[in-house]
Amino acid sequence: MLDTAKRKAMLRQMILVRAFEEKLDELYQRKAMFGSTHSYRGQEAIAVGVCSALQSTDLIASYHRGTGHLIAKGADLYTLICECLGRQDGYSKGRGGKMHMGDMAFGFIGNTGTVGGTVPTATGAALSAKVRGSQEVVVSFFGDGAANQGVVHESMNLAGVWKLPVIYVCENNQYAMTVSLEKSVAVKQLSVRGAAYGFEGKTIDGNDVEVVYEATEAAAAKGRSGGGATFLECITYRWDGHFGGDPGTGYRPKEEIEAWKQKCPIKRLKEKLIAEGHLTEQKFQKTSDKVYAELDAVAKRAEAAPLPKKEVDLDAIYAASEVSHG
Ligand SMILES: Cc1ncc(C[n+]2csc(CCOP(=O)(O)OP(=O)(O)O)c2C)c(N)n1
Ligand SMILES: [Mg+2]
Repeated sequence: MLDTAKRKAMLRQMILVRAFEEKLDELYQRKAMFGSTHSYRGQEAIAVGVCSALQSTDLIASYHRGTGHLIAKGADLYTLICECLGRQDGYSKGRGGKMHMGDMAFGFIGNTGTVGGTVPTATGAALSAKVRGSQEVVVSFFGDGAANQGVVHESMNLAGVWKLPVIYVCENNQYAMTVSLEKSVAVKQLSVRGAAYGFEGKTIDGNDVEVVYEATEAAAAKGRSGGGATFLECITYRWDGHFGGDPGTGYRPKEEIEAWKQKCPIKRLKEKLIAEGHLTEQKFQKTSDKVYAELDAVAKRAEAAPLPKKEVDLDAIYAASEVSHG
């Protein structure tokens, strides 16, 4: 069993991940943010459980619903929120926004709005780790919708052939935009696909941070010792709409949303720690208030940060071609 300090740290991280989504939603609603949001509320146990089981030298690649992964891997909150707000101090100097950033300093390969787009990147990073003989393990986060993209299958096939140290973490929140999984996939468990590529596939409770932690720890140990890839299907649910402008209802029954809110990953760990005598409701509230207050302060600083200057617009351009209008 995980020790209490570790579990408390994961609880705090999950609160932070949720608080961040709520802050972004507030900024989006009052039009202080460029682009849209893709709330991670409800899925916090996956980012936190996975990243808590990794070593700091391990790498992750993420997708559009990616702020939770960044935070759990150790992103600086000010730099992260600046990027979400298109500010110069952001990870991509304000040019990428919420869906396009990366920083190898803390093992974040990057995220993208192209569904399935970072799965081959993560697979390539795992190939690099293997060729260099390093001990790095790479995690590729993606959704259930992305699992049907061709490039995901191609990547997993090569990871099987080359026995790469990669963990494919599929966050099965049961919808891809408004399309439910049962309308888009003929199998009950996506994890059966692991066998098709010659590696282990497992379906786990993605709302139990301890289960996610333990499954990741085992998959990472296997990857590090040359045992190859793992496909971890984490069953979960997004509480909110697909993006900021989507109420999330209509295509999802209200009772279904409510039932999943009862399986809240934060509530689950909190109640467990209280039942074991390691936490009180008051202490939980105090930690939570502190996290929200710290985030408020960081967001205020980020809102006041400068936008990118026109003079540096070309700094991040690495290739250009002349266009002929003949
Ligand atoms: C290649 C590509 N196709 C389609 C889209 C439009 N799109 C954006 S998010 C999304 C659904 C993704 O669903 P899933 O992979 O389950 O992730 P979730 O949003 O549920 O976290 C789609 C189809 C896109 N961004 N990129
Ligand atoms: Mg999905």
